[in-house]
Amino acid sequence: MGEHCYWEGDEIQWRVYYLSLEYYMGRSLTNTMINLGIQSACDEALYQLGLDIEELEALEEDAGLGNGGLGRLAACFLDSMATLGMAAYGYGIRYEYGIFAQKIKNGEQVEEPDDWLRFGNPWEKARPEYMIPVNFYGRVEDTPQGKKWVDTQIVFAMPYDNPIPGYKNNVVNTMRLWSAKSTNNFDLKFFNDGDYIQAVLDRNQSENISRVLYPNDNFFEGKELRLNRVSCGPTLQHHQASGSVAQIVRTSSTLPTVALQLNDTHPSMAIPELMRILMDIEGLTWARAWDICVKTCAYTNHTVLPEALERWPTSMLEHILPRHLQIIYEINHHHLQEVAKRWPGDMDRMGRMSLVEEHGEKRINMAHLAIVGAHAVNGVAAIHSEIIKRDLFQGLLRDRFQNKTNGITPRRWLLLCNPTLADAVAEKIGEEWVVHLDQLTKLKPLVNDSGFLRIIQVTKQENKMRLAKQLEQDYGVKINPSSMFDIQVKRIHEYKRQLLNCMHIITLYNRIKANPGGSFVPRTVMIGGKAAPGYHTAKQIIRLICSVAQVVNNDPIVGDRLKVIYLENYRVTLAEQIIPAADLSEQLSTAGTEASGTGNMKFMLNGALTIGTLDGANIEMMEEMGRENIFIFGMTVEEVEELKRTGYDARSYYDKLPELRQCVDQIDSGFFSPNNPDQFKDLVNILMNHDRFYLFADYESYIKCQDEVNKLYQKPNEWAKKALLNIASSGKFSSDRTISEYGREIWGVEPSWEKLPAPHEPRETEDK
Ligand code: 26V
Repeated sequence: MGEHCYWEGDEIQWRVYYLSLEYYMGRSLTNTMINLGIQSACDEALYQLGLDIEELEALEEDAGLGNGGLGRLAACFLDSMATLGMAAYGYGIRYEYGIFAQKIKNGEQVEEPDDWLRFGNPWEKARPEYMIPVNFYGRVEDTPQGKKWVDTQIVFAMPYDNPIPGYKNNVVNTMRLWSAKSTNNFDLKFFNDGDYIQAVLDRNQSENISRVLYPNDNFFEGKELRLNRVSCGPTLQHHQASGSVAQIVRTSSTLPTVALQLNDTHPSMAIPELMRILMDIEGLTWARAWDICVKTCAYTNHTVLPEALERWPTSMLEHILPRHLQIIYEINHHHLQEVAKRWPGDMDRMGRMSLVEEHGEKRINMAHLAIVGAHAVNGVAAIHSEIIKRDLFQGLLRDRFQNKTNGITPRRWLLLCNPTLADAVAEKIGEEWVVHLDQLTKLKPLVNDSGFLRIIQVTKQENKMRLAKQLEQDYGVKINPSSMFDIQVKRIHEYKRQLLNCMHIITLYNRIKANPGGSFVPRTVMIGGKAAPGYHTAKQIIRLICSVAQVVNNDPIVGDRLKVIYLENYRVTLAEQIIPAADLSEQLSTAGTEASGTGNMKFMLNGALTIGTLDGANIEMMEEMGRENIFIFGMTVEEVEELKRTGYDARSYYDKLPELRQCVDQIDSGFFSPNNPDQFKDLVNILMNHDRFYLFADYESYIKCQDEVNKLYQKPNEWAKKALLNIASSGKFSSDRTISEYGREIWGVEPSWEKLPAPHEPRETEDK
């Protein structure tokens, strides 16, 4: 299977540490068998035992240690780093409870705890021998040897190692997840009082640090427990640093041999922690320590929504990490001196660029800390990177800003989840695409091969039938398998505009009702995703979709021309079943709000067509496949910004567009919620009066674009051609490409191309 590469740094052994508070891995069994090249052997062996491997696979719980895109990206990156043979480690937290399980009860989201470790986790290996102490609280003392952090409270961090196999290359990397473990020196107060039992009970408190994943996606909550947790950012660092610090310090002033990649600001306390270790423990000067720190760290930004940016109150930091706060202040002092040099007397700018926000409660802006402390800052799609370069720091440190367009692993997102399509592709162009996804371009000439188009269609149809059967079992809704499967799956968020999709459904419904004998292109619209438990509006959006589904699905006039399904508990494993069965992928975010999106890429790779805005990676997808092979609608980023400047008036669209008006009036008047007519008044109020995401402004263009989708769906051959061109153009969106770029352009390592041993041929070892 072609060439694989190892990577070389400029100097001695280099290592990448990918630091992330989330890894959304899903199941491991099938992925492991595929990457080890033993899938058919295992399949056969189980068959011989009279067992069905699929039944076995279905028993595995998802490792749901992530919320959405950011966590899933980290998981795809681990697969790519191992497949490319990089010496890379994923560091994270072993949450005892992952992302909650979503139940839909009476059309409402109900959360259930995800007790994923209940029956044990066969993939992990505890490494108590590498357990390390982590410090919290205490105070800073001035000593002749410098600052000393004393009187701290200790919590241990227990590492658990998880294997990350590369694709058929005899490489297995490690994902190391940390679990909080109480110390043994029980609370002395209780001990002295003789309250031994209370002391034992209190041990549990500190172990809360790794108890449960916070289910917020794109929303910052400044809770003490979370700060304790992100302080484990340092935890991780302290360990790897102490292992690698010697190596970092030894390194000459050229390239460091350790790269710390920060997955958003969540692990950004790594920056002051590395400074603390280098200065307070290793005895380096500020200048030397800072030079190493900046060369070692790099930061990836994943969102521009202001409510998602981490801004920790200094009062909290002072309490929990007093030494780190001092270091942050000193970093800021040096940083503001640079700002003052460049823009003398511009106090306004100093205020804006400071790491410390002084208006209202004093806070540290963690994005600013990460930008100042890292030699590279990147966005996750071209347009997003342009936006952060312009807005996040307005001109300062411009040369550290880069773009690294996201990607997905073709192993899980084609080979594993869509084996029939994978086989059809391999039949035509061989198997190299699995590790060189751009080889899919070789499919382009087949756009006129009717036999191959037929195979693409049949594969899609089979996937649709399988899903339909499953959904009928799960939801008792009869699905027309020749209807268009129109799918939007992602976290529920106002900016992702599931409401726009819902307004389209209502519009279709009204058209059918107005013209019951008319001919309509049959659709099954599926929407799925979790709402953050405290996000009221997102939960209302789910209720509205479920209410609309009730009305539409039970209206005999509609018949099988329109069905609406809310997909319960959307997660990695469900994505693997749904995406291969999609005809149409909905990517509706207001231009400038979705940093990249990665679901969009998964649909494209599996031959769904996209209806979407010019936002995030949709733009680059369009560039790859050509404007004519994607359904683009709505405002551009510039147009959105212009609308914001001139003032958005939702009512003007409401007055002008009768179909929009009808739909809004129905939601408002309780047409979909007859038992509670006021149910959706809050949603309508947002849409009419405080809509930050301008739904009405894109409504008309969206509906027209959907009409075009319908027209094309009536020409199956034309549709299949575009589907094929989508697949053939998706090579750029392999996370192997993304990771190679991180390697070359951020971590400073080049691939050394060499032939690896064939799969299963043991590598020579010295003692043989
Ligand atoms: C933010 C926060 C704020 C503090 C509390 C915990 C927490 C957890 C998650 C987030 C959201 C981070 C932003 C995020 O998930 N961004 C998504 O990243 C994807 C991978 O780059 C990208 O494809 C999506 O467009 C982007 O929304």
